[in-house]
Amino acid sequence: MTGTIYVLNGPNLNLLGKRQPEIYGSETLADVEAAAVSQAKTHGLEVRFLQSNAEYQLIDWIHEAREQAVAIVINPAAYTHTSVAILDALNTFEGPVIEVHISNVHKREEFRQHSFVSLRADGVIAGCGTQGYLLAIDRVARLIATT
Ligand code: CA2
Repeated sequence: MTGTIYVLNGPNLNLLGKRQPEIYGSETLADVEAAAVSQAKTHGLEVRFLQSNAEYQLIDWIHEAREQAVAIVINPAAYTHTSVAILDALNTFEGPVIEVHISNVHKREEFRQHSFVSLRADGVIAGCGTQGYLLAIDRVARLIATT
């Protein structure tokens, strides 16, 4: 298998491992990136791992992924619950999209129960900690191999 998975991270995830470890764990985003790169490598795939606090930047990366990526793994963070613009961008992408949440959003506040991104996602992983990113990469590899 060959190809690049875009792994996109939304606002505040740059603080992973530095604040609220009781919710999001103690691994940093750099730790997650290293694990994602190594997991993708086991499938012969590459990862472009990106984080932004800006909605437009995430949308621009999704547009870039249309030309460059075989799949998107996305933790849109708070934009999950607010962004029709990110949903619209993902709807222009033709490959698999897997939505990841580190925490179990379904055990949390009511406003986290709705996801615009889930209207496009082929799979959703929540509450598995940062392992969710690795599970998403395994799922992408399976989907690519069977299509
Ligand atoms: O559980 C997730 O991965 C979330 O996407 C994280 C978002 C939250 O708004 C979603 O409802 C669920 C928040 C990301 C904030 O990340 C931080 C990480 C460490 C410390 C502070 C914030």
